[in-house]
Amino acid sequence: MPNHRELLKQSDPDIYDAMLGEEARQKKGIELIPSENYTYPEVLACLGSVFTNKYSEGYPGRRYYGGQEFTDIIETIARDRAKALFRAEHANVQPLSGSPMNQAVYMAFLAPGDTVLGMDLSHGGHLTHGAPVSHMGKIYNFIRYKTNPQDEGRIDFDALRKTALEAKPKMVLCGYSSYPRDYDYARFKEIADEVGALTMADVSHIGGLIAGGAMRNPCDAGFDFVTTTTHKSMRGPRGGMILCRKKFAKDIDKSVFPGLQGGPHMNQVAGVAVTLGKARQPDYRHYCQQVLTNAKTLADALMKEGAELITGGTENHMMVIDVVSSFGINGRVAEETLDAVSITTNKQIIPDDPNPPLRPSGLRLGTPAATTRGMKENEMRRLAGWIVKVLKNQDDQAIIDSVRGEVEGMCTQFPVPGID
Ligand code: DSN
Repeated sequence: MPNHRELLKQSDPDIYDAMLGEEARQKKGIELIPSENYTYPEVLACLGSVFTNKYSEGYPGRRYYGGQEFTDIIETIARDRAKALFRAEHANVQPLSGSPMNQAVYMAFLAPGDTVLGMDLSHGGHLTHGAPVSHMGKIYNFIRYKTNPQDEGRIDFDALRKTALEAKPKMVLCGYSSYPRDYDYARFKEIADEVGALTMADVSHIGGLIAGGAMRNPCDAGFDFVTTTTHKSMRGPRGGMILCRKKFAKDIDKSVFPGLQGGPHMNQVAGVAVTLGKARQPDYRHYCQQVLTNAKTLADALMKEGAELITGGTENHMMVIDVVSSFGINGRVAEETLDAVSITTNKQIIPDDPNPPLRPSGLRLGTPAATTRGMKENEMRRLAGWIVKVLKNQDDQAIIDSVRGEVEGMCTQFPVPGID
């Protein structure tokens, strides 16, 4: 078996050195970006396998190229595992990532100009949920709903229902990238049914937590379409999946290929199959529970130390600190300050943020990656203490240096899967 890394080292040292640098960065610090994770070594093996050589347009049993006996095996396994885990009637595992996954659903069932009800970007929605800067926002008529600050940042369902009755959307969309609450799918479905709209849940952030039985499942609530990326809480390769009811299966498959994409990335499909196999194991269910416990512990400890969270807590894997009200700094300064102590986070707009996206008022944190490394409640409390200490003292180099030493010291005890 050739040593792939040794070959790379000899033939392209610039790329090899950058790879070593990234490995060292991932090891020495901690990843608290809620959409990131450390994938399984088995997934890394799939991604670096000869499945990347293969064109497989079409679906198992009906492809446009020969030589598909092994690609058919992996794609069939991935689809079957996805259906079983999510109790879905149909699964398409070919979307290259989150954005084409959502586009494929829209393009299958919406005409340009059709109305969709989706969450406002600053309240936790996603770019592909109709942000004006995205192509989706230009093609379809997205109408936005919001959260209610008087109700600890929960979705304002009374306002949502009123908007739905007025706008008569073709589709009601739920699913978010910065909403630290569980989702009330039954309430969405009730409102969508009242106005005759299709239902779609983009559960990219929490797809893994649903698969692991730790959060509610929109398939159980009878949603028409459920989309999820595979690399966040699910801990797999970068990719996307569409789950739907059987009556929509043909249109979804046609929309992904040949509608939107060409050949699927079969090395990625192999990794998705492996990831879904792992998600069936009891270990993964414990992991998902620990992600939630860690998030609650981190959120409670941050608040105890004086940080203001935009929803006053969390019901999932993430939280957003209002760093302007808590520490008098913007999200970019907070992110850079934490980078300097090897804690990786991301700046985040908060509901109706008066500040621009590159200098927003918030900072978003989450626990899937830290939990993968085996960190538990004690480490969450230590992280909260360090985060608040450096955000209160971002100009004090001695404090920055000492906290960086403590963070990196703790991280050495928690290896990153797949890195020696
Ligand atoms: N970029 C992802 C996130 O961080 O939430 C969503 O696409």
